[in-house]
Amino acid sequence: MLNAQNPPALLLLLSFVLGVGCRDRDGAKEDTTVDSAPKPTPFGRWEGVTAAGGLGTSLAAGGGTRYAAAPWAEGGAVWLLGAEDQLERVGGAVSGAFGRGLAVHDGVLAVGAPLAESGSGLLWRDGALTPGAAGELLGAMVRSTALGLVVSAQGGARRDEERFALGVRVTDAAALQDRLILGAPSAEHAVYDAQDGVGIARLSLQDEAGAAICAADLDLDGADELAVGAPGLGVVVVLEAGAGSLAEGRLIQGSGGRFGQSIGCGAGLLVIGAPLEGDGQRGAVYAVEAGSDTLVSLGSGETDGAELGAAVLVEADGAVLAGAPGHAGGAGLVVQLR
Ligand SMILES: [Ca+2]
Repeated sequence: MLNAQNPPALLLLLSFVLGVGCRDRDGAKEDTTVDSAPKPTPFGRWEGVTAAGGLGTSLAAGGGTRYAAAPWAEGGAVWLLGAEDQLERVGGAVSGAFGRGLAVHDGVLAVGAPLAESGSGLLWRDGALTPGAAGELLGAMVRSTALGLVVSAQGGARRDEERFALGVRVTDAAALQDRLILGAPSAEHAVYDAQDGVGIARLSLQDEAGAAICAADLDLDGADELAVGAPGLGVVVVLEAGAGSLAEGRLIQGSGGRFGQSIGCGAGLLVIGAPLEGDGQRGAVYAVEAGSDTLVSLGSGETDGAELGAAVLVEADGAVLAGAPGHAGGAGLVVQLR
């Protein structure tokens, strides 16, 4: 799927088509209201400069520096988001969807290139390369967590030299208390505990829960919950630590369009992307404040096919960035929405 001309759009569209008609949400509690106030003007805006590169496919920030990747053309590229909407390219000679996975961990930029070396993939950290094994597709997802830097690999994930072989595709990672949780949207369970392999039961076979996950104290009781995006159903489920099934969680309902494809936690916010929302698939981004049940719109894509919300990021100061990799025919766009 990563070899297609516009992989994110194709994957999203395919998943969307497969997910249509499945609205089985029995068991989970729905208690979210929607605030449809006018959308604010973006606080920052960075346009992609590479045709079909897909700027905004992935985002990362740390130490006051922000990065966005355009992995889909010319081997991929990672850009530092500068002042006055300027882009500054980082990294040396690269290939293989460089930037599909992106994180800042311990102040160091980490970049995955899953299609490098004929599908072995690689991880680039501050210029140092870690190659994947044959066919490993190392680096499609790269995530900084409180329990270490986690990188997806075929059938599981790596944390430094440690390998978690779950036999499933891993698309996200989060630290929930002292447990490392891996998201697995196409597996039997939605998420897995990396250490013991125990999974959390889905809402339905087509929910694609686990496409994106993050952990934060979203009800202000002092303990972190796990937020799980289920774009096949267009919902995000917020679960207490130790829950065995998504049906035990609190349901945040979007209005379709792959709501929950991307999520981000931080600064007392849960931010949710819905990259195919709207007739023209412009996409949209929403936020829920910790302690609140109100879903607030932060913005929508500027043009048809923009796919705003394909990636979202919350910074420590509460700034929210979102990627629209389909903007301008696939050159892509990153906007700061808050
Ligand atoms: Ca809590």
